[in-house]
This record gives sequence, C-alpha cells and structure tokens, in this order.
Amino acid sequence: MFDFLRTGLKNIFKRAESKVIETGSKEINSQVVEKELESVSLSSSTEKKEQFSDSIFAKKIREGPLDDVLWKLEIVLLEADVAFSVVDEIKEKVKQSLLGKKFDHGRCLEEIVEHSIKDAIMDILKINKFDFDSWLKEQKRPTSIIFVGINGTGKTTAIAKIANWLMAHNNTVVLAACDTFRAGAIEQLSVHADKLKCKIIKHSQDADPAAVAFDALEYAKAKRRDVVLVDTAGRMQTDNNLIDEMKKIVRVVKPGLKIFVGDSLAGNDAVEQAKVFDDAIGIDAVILTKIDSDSKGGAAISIAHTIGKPIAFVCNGQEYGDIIKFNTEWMFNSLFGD
Ligand SMILES: Nc1nc2c(ncn2[C@@H]2O[C@H](COP(=O)(O)OP(=O)(O)O)[C@@H](O)[C@H]2O)c(=O)[nH]1
Ligand SMILES: [Mg+2]
Repeated sequence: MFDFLRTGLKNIFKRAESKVIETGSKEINSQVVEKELESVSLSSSTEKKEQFSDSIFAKKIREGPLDDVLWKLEIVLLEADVAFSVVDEIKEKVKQSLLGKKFDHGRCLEEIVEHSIKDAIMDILKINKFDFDSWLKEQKRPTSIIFVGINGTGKTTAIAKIANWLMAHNNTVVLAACDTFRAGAIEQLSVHADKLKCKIIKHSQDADPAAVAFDALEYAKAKRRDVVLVDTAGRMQTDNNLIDEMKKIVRVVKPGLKIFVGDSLAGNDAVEQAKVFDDAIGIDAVILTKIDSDSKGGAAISIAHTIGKPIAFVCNGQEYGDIIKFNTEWMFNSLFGD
C-alpha cells in the first residue's frame, strides 16, 4: 500500500542532504570570536549566547537549492495523484518552515527536511476527524446511511462490510436495494443479505429507488431496527436523471449520514467526483476503497482536505472484514512507518 509515494518521499529526504546548506553567514575570525566571547560572557543573557553560537556554528538553508527540493517534492506528489491545491499547500508549508532556517553542524539536513515534509502532510490530514461509532451512538433509531458514488467504486461491497460491522456491534440492519438501474444489482445485494443474515427490502428492477428507500425505512420503524443502509445506482456525475433520482431518495429518507464511496485507484478523479456529489446532496463523509491495490495514496491524502469532509473508512480487500476505521495516525504510519 502507498509504496510508490513512500519511496518517492524517501528519495527526496536523501537528496536533500548537502544540497541546501551553506556555512554560517559570519566569517570566523579569531579576533571577532574573542571580542564576541568577551561581550557574551559579560552578559548574563542566554538568548545572546545562543545568537552568538548560531552565528558561528549554524548552517543555513538557502532558497535556490531549497527550490530544487520543493520542485522534486511537487513532482513526486503529482505523480502520486495528490490534488494540485494540496500539492501547493504542502510545498508552501515546507518552504515556510525551512527557508532561512539555521541548524548546527551536528544535525543532519535529511532529518530536518523529512520532519518538515511530514509535518506538512500531517497538517493536511488533520481534517479527518470522524468517529463512526460515536456518530452512531448519538443517532435516534432507526437511522439511515446512503452510499453514493459512480459505478464500480465498491458501494455495494462497502455496504455489506458496514452491515457486518454494525451487526458485530449489536445493531440490527436493513438493506435497501435502491440500485434498481443496473441489471444484477438487486441480486448482488440479496446475496450479501443472505450471507449476513439481515433483512433486505427490494422491489423489481427499474422501480423507483426512492420508493424502495421509503419502504425500508418504514420497515425499520415498524420492526424497531437500528440502521437502514441504502445502496444506490452508480452514476456518472454528468447524468442528470440519476443525480435527480439520488436527490429524491435523500428528500424521502433524510439520511443521518451521506457517504461518498470513492475508488482510491482513481486518484484525482475520485476527488473531482466527490466534489460533484457533495455539490448535489452534501456529503458527510467518505469511504475510500481498494487501497489494498493503491500504490500512490493521492486520493487518501487529498480527498478530505479538498472537499472538507473526513474519510470515515478505507476498504482494503473483498472480504467483509477488509475495512479499517480511518484516522490520521493510521494514514501517517502507512506512509512513513517501517
Ligand atoms: N481489491 C478490492 N476490491 C474491492 C474493494 N471494494 C470493492 N471491490 C471490488 O470492486 C468491484 C465493484 O464493487 P461493487 O461493490 O459492486 O461496486 P459498486 O458498483 O460501487 O456497487 C467488485 O468486484 C468488488 O469485489 C476493495 O476494498 N479492494
Ligand atoms: Mg452496486
């Protein structure tokens, strides 16, 4: 996972050494040293002593070679499909933290650049504050969750995983088969319902998805079920009919949570799709799928920061258990851990 990006960033840390430094700006001349030593020892100010040692022993990070490091950082991030706006922000943060910075001879520049880049990426990831279990605890029952996204991103599979998760945490679940558009979609969700032993509400293909969602919610109210999971048809962001249909489902069931499901392999495209769905119905959180085959990590880094909505889960395989609650530390360790 994220191997491409991990390797690219490591190479930047290594290349930084010996490229961006110059010796302290003050010439080391024995007379100056003696004079300054004298005045410093007369003064009790530790600040003054530090300034003095800086001027003699520090090395400084210069702008020209730093630009070279920033340029390489930009290339690595863009190749990893990190969104443009996020790349710019990371570069700016790194530049601000490094430019003109002094460090003593004992410290290795590679480490300093590494810390600066890690800090900048951590800042970008911080938007991801969403805890599914805490959210669930606060909901009136039944609550509903709608899953939207384009075709094949993994919505139906993610629904089955979430159903499994909810049931393992003592919640009762109803599946709403609202993808009445794609042939085989109702059957696909029914197979999951059978395996998981949970209730599914379905109509025939081409039925009004909003009617299916309404029935599922009514069923959950009557039978005192906890959570309704609403599957929807994959739609291109340009397909207005399907977008309207999705808005209608949202009006009818007023979901407690609206989740955009994005395929991490789509990189920047996933970010663009998320924006369109967010504009149409207002997304609350994101699930990123297929990160088991994602070597780049661009979508995982940029999606939450770009649309301002957190990643709730990432999916890393096709089994029911292949779902991980997303948090910043997890992502950070996946990028930079051993
Ligand atoms: N490797 C991998 N495959 C996945 C993951 N999630 C879904 N898939 C596969 O992606 C394909 C499309 O998934 P599906 O749930 O039908 O997508 P939908 O059209 O959005 O409902 C299926 O073959 C899934 O098994 C994942 O996290 N990792
Ligand atoms: Mg589906």
